[in-house]
Amino acid sequence: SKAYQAWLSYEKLSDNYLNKNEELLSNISVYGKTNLSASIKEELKRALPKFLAADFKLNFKDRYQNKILIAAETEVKEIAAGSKEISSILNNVEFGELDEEGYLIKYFKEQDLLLLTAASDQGLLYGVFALLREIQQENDLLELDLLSNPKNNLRMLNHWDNLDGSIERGYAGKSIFYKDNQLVNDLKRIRDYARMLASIGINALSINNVNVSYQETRLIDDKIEMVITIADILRDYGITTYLSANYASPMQLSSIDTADPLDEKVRLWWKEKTAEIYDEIPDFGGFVVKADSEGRPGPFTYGRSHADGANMMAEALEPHGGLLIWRCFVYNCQQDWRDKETDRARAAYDNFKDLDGQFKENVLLQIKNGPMDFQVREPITPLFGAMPETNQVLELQVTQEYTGQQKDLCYLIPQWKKVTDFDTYAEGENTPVKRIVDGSTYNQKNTGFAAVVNVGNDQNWTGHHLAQANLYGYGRLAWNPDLSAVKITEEWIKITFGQDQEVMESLLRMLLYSWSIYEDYTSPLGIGWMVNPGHHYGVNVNGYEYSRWGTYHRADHEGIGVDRSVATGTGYAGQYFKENAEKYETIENCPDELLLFFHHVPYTHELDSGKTVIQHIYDSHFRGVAAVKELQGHWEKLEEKVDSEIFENVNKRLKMQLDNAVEWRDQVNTYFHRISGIDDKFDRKIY
Ligand code: BDP
Repeated sequence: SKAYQAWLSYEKLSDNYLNKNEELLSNISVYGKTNLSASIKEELKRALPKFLAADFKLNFKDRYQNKILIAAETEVKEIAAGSKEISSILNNVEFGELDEEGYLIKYFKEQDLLLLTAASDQGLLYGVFALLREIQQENDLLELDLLSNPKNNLRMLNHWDNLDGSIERGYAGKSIFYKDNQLVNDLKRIRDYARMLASIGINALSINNVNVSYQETRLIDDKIEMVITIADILRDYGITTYLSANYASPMQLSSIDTADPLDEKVRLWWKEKTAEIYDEIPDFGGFVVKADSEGRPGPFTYGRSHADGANMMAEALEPHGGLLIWRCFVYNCQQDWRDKETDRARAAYDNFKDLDGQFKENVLLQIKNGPMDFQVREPITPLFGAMPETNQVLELQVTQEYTGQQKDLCYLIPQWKKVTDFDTYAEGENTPVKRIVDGSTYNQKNTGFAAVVNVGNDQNWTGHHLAQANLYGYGRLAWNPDLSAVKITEEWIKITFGQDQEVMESLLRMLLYSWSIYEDYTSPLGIGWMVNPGHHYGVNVNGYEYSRWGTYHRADHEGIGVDRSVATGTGYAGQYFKENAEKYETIENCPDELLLFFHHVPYTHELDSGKTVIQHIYDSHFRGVAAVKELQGHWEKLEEKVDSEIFENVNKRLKMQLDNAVEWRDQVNTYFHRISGIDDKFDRKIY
């Protein structure tokens, strides 16, 4: 179905476009003999007949004589030796500017030749998907002159799949990898997933939950066959397989009774175990580790540091070229809510900053975008840029855990752009997060992007069809964080829904405003949480207020917010470089959108917008619900224009979203109306 094909459904092109390009598109030579080349050919064979006409058969010529030439640099040069035509263009092909995974697509008018080339077959694969994307958007092929290198070396997704088939925070069905502690039968689906990922440039996948229980721990042991099978599929699409590893694996899988990172037995165990894995999977990527976090085992148990723990595992991976990705989501989840001094937001920085310089070259610290946990609005984690001698990876969440769980529409690219563009001031002005994690600021190569994903076996992969856009956009941003949100969004709409202008306009509005709409009807001004504990969907103002997780709003009858200033609060604001620290330190300088994250203020405090905090709460919640109705209006107009299965899927979810928004509005407004005793200026019904 179209829902399943996602953005690779390759619809028939318009007559106009076909007339112009049919000849070009019917004459393609593809060089290369690797598995990646086979994937390239397969994809072209899939796409071209759909673009052109059902009975079109693509015949590849293995000798160059065609209008489109797809070949890696070395092959292009070989062809040039026997072809005047090709040798005449060589001087105008910027081979020198291509990185290992980059590609070049360029049309040469005189020769009437479209060249797609790259330094490697992997680059060629990305180039082919880029070319198909150009065609799907009906862009002018004769104008093509596109050289693209990925900005980030690591472009990863983290699955939180369990072997029993469940997915932690899964809102799109069951695992596409596992069922009943075995591999699923439908391996084709894994292949189709790999195609989707390659089409957006993803090159690394960790395939099991970071909370590794016994079954998943066995993936590096007697269940390795499963990993081998998956890795074989992913490899054909240039994707490297990683595993989440249980820090205490030696205790689970052997008779060793410790996981002390400085214990020789433990070190040896990891070396041997890792060597075994590489015997089976020579291009295995490495491990992702969640240690000393939310009940997971880790080096703290033995009085050792995270550097000790990470280095011990990194040392085992090192001879094989593997990477050790260590998560910085480490905080005290047993804290006393009465204690106003402890602050969960401080945790990543406090736990890791001083370890700078102690990690091995193949250790990467994976850092969540915000200091708490993927809330609708959070400041950016101050650890970015604060460890110049340590490889840093940005962790985002494609899974909409706190942003509507793929029932509500919440398109996250605008949020992520704010994260990647955030100026850390680490090396003075203009040191944005994206230039830290692409390795350019501190000249590092083991850096990049990771995101948690919950793609599942729902027909459309993501539950809400429009949530596909988050996955798509993540990949595009990881490839090039300089792409604008609008550009990415337009691209996704066109290649998913075609050229219709009305579809474009409605969807652009829906997607681009959805994050602020979601924010409007949920928790205000950066305070976060207020969700139902455990599953995290829907409103519960005090759900996390008197519990051990460190997630508070501290509302009383006078005011709300957490004082994180240095002067009078937890000191979190002081973890930033000076410019940002000063901005967040005072109520006057702190931007409204984060005011309650950084400060405790009275309900009568006047915001930059001129409204009081309480009036802002009322207004934004009424506005949020109204905006969801507008979303419905936009979507209803498209009924005749989009695939009916997709239409129904989104339609149903917009209804759920409206119910959810109404509930949020009513509970939040009522709660703050009662507790503050202040009436709505406009006298609306608050309950
Ligand atoms: C939180 C999730 C929890 C994860 C944790 C993590 O609620 O399920 O285990 O993050 O990132 O957001 O490890």
